[in-house]
Amino acid sequence: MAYADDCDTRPAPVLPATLKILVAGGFGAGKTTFVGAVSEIEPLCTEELLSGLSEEPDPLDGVEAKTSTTVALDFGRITLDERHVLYLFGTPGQERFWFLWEELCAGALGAVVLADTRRLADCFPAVDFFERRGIGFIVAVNEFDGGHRYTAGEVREAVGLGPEVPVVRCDARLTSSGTGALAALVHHLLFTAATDPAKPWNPDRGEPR
Ligand SMILES: Nc1nc2c(ncn2[C@@H]2O[C@H](COP(=O)(O)OP(=O)(O)OP(=O)(O)O)[C@@H](O)[C@H]2O)c(=O)[nH]1
Ligand SMILES: [Mg+2]
Repeated sequence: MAYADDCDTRPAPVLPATLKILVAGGFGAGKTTFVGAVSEIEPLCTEELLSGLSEEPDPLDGVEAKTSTTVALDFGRITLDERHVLYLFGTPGQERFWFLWEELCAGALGAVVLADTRRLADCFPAVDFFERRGIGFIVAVNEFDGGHRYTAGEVREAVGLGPEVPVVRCDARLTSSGTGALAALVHHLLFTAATDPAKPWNPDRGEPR
């Protein structure tokens, strides 16, 4: 007797390849806002009121208006085409939740590190994190109202970025701006893959891409 599946001659559906990108940065840099602005689905957010946390929050200097914070992750999705879906993971910014970054970065293609112009140095732990793990990233400068307007060179110097790391401007509230930052990241990752002989998928090594 044939199983029902044996009679089904339709080709198996091709599941889309999933690509994972992280959105990281310091406390209050705009990560949740960024994921929400670019995601095609209602983003999954894990926000808690700062007043409800059992421990003292990270210093609020420069982000006094902040009332809630991400305690685990933000999750969003962008369908690129029939075969490719981008999953976005926003990291928590408060130092007490940094231990989650390790888990969140598993399998990530790359990262957008948001830099807050009011607290530029706060993006350094995220920059350091991705550098140490060899995960490609760009720095997207989220220009808050009233924040200083830095040149890309000033940001590069202040954060100690290598010349290969792209620095772009963005407004995390705007879909077009966030999408532009993601495009800059993908461009950077493709360029690195094509030029870095250490990358396993470098075409010069003749391995499958
Ligand atoms: N003016 C301005 N406000 C912004 C911008 N990006 C984010 N905000 C606001 O800044 C606040 C903090 O943004 P969040 O997206 O919660 O920041 P976050 O990095 O996720 O914060 P944590 O998860 O607590 O680290 C929110 O009230 C946003 O509306 C921006 O580009 N300009
Ligand atoms: Mg957040």
